[in-house]
Amino acid sequence: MKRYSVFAIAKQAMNYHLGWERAWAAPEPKKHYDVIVVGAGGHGLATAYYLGKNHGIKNVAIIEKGWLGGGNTGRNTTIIRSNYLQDPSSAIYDKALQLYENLSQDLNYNVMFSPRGLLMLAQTHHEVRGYLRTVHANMLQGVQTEYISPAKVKELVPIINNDGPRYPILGALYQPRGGTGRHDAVAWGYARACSAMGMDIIQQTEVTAVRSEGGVVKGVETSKGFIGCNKLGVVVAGHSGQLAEMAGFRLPIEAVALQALVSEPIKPCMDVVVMANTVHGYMSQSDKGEMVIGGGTDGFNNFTQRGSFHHIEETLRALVETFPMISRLKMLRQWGGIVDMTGDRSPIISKTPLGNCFFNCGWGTGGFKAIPGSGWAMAELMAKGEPGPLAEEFSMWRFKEGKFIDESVAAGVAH
Ligand code: FAD
Ligand code: PYC
Repeated sequence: MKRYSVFAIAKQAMNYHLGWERAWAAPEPKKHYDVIVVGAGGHGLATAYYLGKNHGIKNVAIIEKGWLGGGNTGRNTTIIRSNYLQDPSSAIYDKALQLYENLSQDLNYNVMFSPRGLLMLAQTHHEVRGYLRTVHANMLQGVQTEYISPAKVKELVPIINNDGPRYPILGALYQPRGGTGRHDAVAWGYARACSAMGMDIIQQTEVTAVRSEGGVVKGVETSKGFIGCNKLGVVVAGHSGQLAEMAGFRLPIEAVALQALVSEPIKPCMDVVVMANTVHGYMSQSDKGEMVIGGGTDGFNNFTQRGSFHHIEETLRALVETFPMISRLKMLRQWGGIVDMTGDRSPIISKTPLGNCFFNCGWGTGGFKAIPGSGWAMAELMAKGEPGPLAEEFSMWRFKEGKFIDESVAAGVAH
């Protein structure tokens, strides 16, 4: 793999940029791999990357039914933060944030990580108490967040209306290290690095069945035939329930659509990320100038990847009191992704009833921010066969044992 650098750009510019090599290869599958990862979203690709980088396991295939990054990874609104309530959550989300801080250098690929600061508005007294509690929990966890006044909110977000009649701003939970990243670039950066390690990224290939013998996984049936493996990692977000069924067990996961939209591009007007969880809306401004806006999940289970008009209306109606300027914006695009929700709104990174088969799922509406930490933890689990400290609380058996990691409030707007 050729390194990207200013010198490489200058050299390619001399040749009208015709000499760049493909960022990742497009191989045909081999008959057998040490490890197969199903799902080339951010979490699957990061799992493969850290298997190679941290554990020296490089005979790996990543099998994707569509195109890499075409699932939720390429459809999310790119918010990155680690202001969670429970200790296991803040540990894994903050590990992810720390890895994000250096990810462009690590991957030699600009993931456009932008730690511009993130605010969760407190618009009810209940939220004030909740966010004060989170700040205190974060303090004990070593995660820097603070509770700020309405005046400080206005200073950070000049376009905000603090005095809405229904939802006045009473303060905010502020994480200065939070921000955004470029979603596609995260998938592309990991894919390029995996390919450079000799791993096979096999796109347009659907896994249709899991084959096992004596309770141990042997490989997967795919639209390109059977591919054998010693270990299988399933990282398919909204399709986790279907893959679990193929592997012979049930998961406590529901699939629902989560939607978002962007406005026409406008001049820079907001350089932080704002989430308004009571009204179910959030907004940031992309580097292109579009206002990136999202709302809550659909209220029913479904597998659709598109937006709907009533959602746009509900989300904008909710946000317009706090951001009156959006009433004059044209909205350009809307879309949806299939998110995988667990009952406690925390992920599953776990061994399963099938030997050598591991699942990573349940990131729901909030897994983009977790990609590097999740990949790190899943790779450790797969390499050693046992969870490390980051993953150990996220076993699928916690639902049987009642050891929930309740993040239904701290997880944010979309829950
Ligand atoms: P995906 O990216 O969905 O990857 C799973 C892959 O598995 C897909 O590419 C799929 O095609 C593949 N697959 C499925 N079945 C099979 C099969 N049978 N064979 C082969 N391949 C298969 N999170 C945040 O942290 N911040 C946000 O601001 C944020 N905003 C969001 C906004 C929206 C509108 C949506 C939809 C989600 C948002 N999220 C956010 C959540 C985040 O996008 C997800 O949690 C995260 O991207 C999940 O990544 P993944 O790699 O697990 O899944
Ligand atoms: O988890 O921060 C988040 C988030 C924001 C929008 C959707 N998810």
